[in-house]
Amino acid sequence: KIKACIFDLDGVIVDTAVYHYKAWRRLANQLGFDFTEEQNEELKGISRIESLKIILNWGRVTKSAEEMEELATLKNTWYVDMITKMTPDEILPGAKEFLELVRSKNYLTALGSASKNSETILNQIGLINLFDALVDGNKVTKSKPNPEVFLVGAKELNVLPEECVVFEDAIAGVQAAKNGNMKTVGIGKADVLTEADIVVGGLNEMTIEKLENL
Ligand code: B16
Ligand code: MG
Repeated sequence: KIKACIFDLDGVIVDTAVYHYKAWRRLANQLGFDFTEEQNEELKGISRIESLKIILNWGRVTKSAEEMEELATLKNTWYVDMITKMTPDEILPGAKEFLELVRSKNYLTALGSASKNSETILNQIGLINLFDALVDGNKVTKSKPNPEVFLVGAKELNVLPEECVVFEDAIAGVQAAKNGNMKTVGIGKADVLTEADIVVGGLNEMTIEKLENL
């Protein structure tokens, strides 16, 4: 029996991918190359430092570990400048309503995000109080598809992995949930998120019935 819902942040609750793209692109341009929005898709759900490694590889640029730390920090300052201007208008359709609905039916809720900026974002969009537990890149070290972020979420909620449903937009995130023995609802396209138990276009298409039938 499902007892808890664990939500990814970027791509499920809010679209921060556009801000990540702007900031990473500014960094790439400064280093003398560019990359496309299509390439940016591959960075979804991937941690900050892993994303940087992928981007540097696209530009055939090599940097030391120390230089990479500096570049990642620089990107993050630009990113934080943008997300601190976010407003509740940016909540994806149905996200707030679905969070309120599951809570009213006594399901527990947690955030399971790779981002180290998740609290800033949830405060900006005014949803922080709708989560019983917050697990993000500050609490875990292993990047999705490793299930750590979701397993810590289950633990904080005091439920078993098999009692959790994970809502994810990234392939690596769906795999992480599966690797953790959790049910998954893919947010996006069924031909992309093939390993998810069900796929919906957004939380606005999600119902309690679909949740209970998983
Ligand atoms: P930060 P999610 C992920 O969020 C993003 O999809 C990914 O593009 C980003 O690199 C990662 O967070 C780390 O974010 O730089 O803020 O720590 O989808 O796991 O909520
Ligand atoms: Mg995501």
